[in-house]
Amino acid sequence: MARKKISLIGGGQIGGVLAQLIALRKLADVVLFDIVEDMPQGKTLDIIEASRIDGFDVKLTGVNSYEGIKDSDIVIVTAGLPRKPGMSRDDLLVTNAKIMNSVAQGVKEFAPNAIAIIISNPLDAMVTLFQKVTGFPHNRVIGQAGVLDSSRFSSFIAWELGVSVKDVNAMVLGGHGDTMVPLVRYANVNGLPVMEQLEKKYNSAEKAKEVMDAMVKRTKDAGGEVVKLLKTGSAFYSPASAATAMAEAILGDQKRVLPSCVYLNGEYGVKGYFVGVPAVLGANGCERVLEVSLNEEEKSAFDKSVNAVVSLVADMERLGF
Ligand code: A3D
Repeated sequence: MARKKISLIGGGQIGGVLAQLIALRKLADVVLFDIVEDMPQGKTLDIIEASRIDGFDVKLTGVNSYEGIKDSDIVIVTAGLPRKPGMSRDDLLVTNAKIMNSVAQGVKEFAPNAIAIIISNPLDAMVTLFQKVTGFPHNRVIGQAGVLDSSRFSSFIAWELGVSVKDVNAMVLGGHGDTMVPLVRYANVNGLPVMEQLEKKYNSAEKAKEVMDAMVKRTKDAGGEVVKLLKTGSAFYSPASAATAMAEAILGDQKRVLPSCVYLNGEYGVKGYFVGVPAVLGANGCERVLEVSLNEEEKSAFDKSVNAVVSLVADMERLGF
C-alpha cells in the first residue's frame, strides 16, 4: 500500500516542527511548501539527514510549487504571519486573508481530495475563508485550536494538582481568541472533578474558585504569554503537536474526540459558522460533532465566543474576502 502523503503549506516555525514530528512518527511522506525559495528544501534536507539516527524512512520533499502537493491525503496550512508582542490574533486578518486566499486556490487545484487542517490566524476566519475559496465539503475543512488550548489548560491543572498531565481531561470550546471557553465543570483527573480536588486541596470553595479562575485566565492568555517571551513570533512546538495528533486521528481513522474548529449546522444552536467544539475525527475528517450540555453561565460564555467569530467573519467579508 502506498504511503499516505501530508503536505504542509507554510514552511516556517510551525511547518518545520510539523515536518519533523510527522517524520519521527512515520505518519506519512511529507511535502513542505513555501514561497521562500530554497528554505523548504533546506529544512527537509536537514530533517532527512537525521533519519539514520532517528530511524525513519518516510520521504520528505521541499517545494516552491503547488504541483508538489498533488495527491495529498492531508494538507496542513500554516502560511501567514504570526503575532508580534502587543498584537491580537485579529490584527493579522487582512494580511493573512490575502495569503489564505492564494493558498486555498493552490490546494483546490492541486489537492482537491485532501482533508485540510488550518492553523493560520485569526483561526476561525481563516478556516471559513479556506472552505469558501476551495468549496471543499465542510467535513474536510478543520481548524486546529482546541487541541492546543485544551492541552494548555490541562498542563496548568496538572501543575496545580501535582498529577501527571496524562490523567487530566479538560476541554476548551468556542473561538480561538480572548473569548474561548475552558469548560471548568467537565475538567477531571481520570474522572475525578478538578473543582472537587481543588476544594479538598485548599479546604475552601472560595479559594478553589480563585485558583481555577486564574488557570482559566492563563489558558485564554497562553498564546500571548509565549509571544511576549519569544518576542519574535508565536508558539510553534505545541501547535505543531496539536495538528499532528489531528492528522494521526484522520489517517488512522481513529474516531478520536478532539476539540476542533468545525462547521456547525444547527449544533449548539449555531448554523453556518466554524466554531471550536468536540468533534469525532476519522477517515472522513470531521465525522460528527458531539454536543455537551451547557449550563446558563457556560452557554452565555459560548454564545459570546460565537458572536466574536461571527463579527470576525463579517469584518473579513466587509474587506472583500
Ligand atoms: P512563520 O514562522 O512566519 O511561518 C509562516 C510561513 O508562511 C513563512 O515561512 C512564510 O514564508 C510562509 N508564507 C507566507 N506567505 C505564504 C504564501 N502565500 N504561501 C505559502 N507560504 C507562505 O509563522 P508560524 O509558523 O510561527 O505561524 C504560522 C501561523 O500559525 C500564523 O498565522 C500564526 O498566527 C498561526 N498560529 C496559530 C496557532 C493556533 O493554535 C491556531 C498557534 C500558533 C500560531
